Amino acid sequence: MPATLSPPASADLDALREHAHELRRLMMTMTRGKGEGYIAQGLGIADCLAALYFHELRYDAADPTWPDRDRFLLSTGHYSIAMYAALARAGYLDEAELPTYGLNGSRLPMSTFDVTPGIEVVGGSLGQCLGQAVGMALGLRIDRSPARVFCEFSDGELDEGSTWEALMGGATFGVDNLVALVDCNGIQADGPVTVAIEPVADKLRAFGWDTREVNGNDLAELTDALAASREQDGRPKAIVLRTTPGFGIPSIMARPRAHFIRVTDDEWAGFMDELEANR
Ligand SMILES: Cc1ncc(C[n+]2csc(CCOP(=O)(O)OP(=O)(O)O)c2C)c(N)n1
Repeated sequence: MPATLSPPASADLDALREHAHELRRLMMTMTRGKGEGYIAQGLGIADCLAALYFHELRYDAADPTWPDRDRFLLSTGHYSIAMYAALARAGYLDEAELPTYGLNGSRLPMSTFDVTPGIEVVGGSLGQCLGQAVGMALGLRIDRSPARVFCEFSDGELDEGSTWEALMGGATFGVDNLVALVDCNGIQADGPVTVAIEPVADKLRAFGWDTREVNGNDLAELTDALAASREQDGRPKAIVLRTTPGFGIPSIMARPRAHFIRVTDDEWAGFMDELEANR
């Protein structure tokens, strides 16, 4: 049986905040094993994953290929640390497996691959996922499936023409069973976003997407936008998430360069203290 047949009408924000905190705690546990990771992005997207996996998505963790499941596609494969935390808390993975993150032979590689239960697509080759999501949404609609497709991608992927081609495709096919979640965290590999991608929301609207913009670290705004995205009006949906890299751990939030972080044992203990102090 699926975990939920349809999202509840109103969100339990306190419960979702607790889930988001636990996702951050699990991510930090994984970081301790490997000593490094794409932690800042993971901490930033944790609220969105909590809102999805513990409120909006229909899935059955015991049956990861249940045909009517909603599909969540993570385009930024390097955000895998956040995905594994969510998949463990949702029941797809055993928490005991999480410390193998990034280790040789692990089912939890640093960039998502097709070896992990609950991972729908191989991520990491940036700019490829939204096109797959459009095709998937179209296929589900042709099959008259009630399932929806949710596709996360990043502000960095707005530098790529393939993303804009997929945006045009989504509008052309009118896939209103597709929700794009655009993680605008303001950073790319070498520092702040410098390509003129803004105004993102206006551009998505001009491309025919029913678009909302939210503070991606505010669960009330997130769940409201997700609820609005259920409307079936012939337009694909987009939610622009303004997220803060490192959210929940102020000394990571304060780093100007946070794309990839190495963590010593002492730093790790300090980060955990900060996380608990900010819950
Ligand atoms: C097609 C492609 N080009 C380059 C890379 C190398 N790469 C990995 S992460 C990254 C940063 C991209 O920035 P963004 O997607 O905004 O992610 P964030 O800064 O939030 O980690 C790059 C360029 C890649 N994975 N795929």
